[in-house]
Amino acid sequence: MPYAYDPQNVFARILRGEIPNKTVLETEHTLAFHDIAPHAPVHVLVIPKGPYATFDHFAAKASAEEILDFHRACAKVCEIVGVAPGQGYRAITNAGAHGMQEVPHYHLHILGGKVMGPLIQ
Ligand code: IU
Repeated sequence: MPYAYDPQNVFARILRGEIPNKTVLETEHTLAFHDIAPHAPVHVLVIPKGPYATFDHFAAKASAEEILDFHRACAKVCEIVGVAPGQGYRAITNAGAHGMQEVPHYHLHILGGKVMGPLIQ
């Protein structure tokens, strides 16, 4: 069962233009912008424009066109910020309470610019 989508979440407000963002890439179905509190020299968030709360919600409910657009945008972002081809990066998503998701709009974190360290500590 997908999480309920809250249209007042901060990323929905960014998508509506109510809050500014530092855009890296915008496509028909996807927006990528710099994280406001970066955890690495490169920290970009990639979000679908549709109302999907989590990765599983997006993967189950989005159209094939949206899913393709999102992933192609992720690859383009990696190229734009210089992590692929390059030294590499980490792409992660948090979902729900156990994932410690803060913003309930699906987003992929693209982190790079340094060795990231072990994922599970
Ligand atoms: P999380 O996966 O939901 O925990 O990540 C939320 C991210 O959104 C986190 O890295 C924040 O720094 C980031 N963020 C942002 O970029 N702009 C905002 O206005 C807010 C959070 I609120």
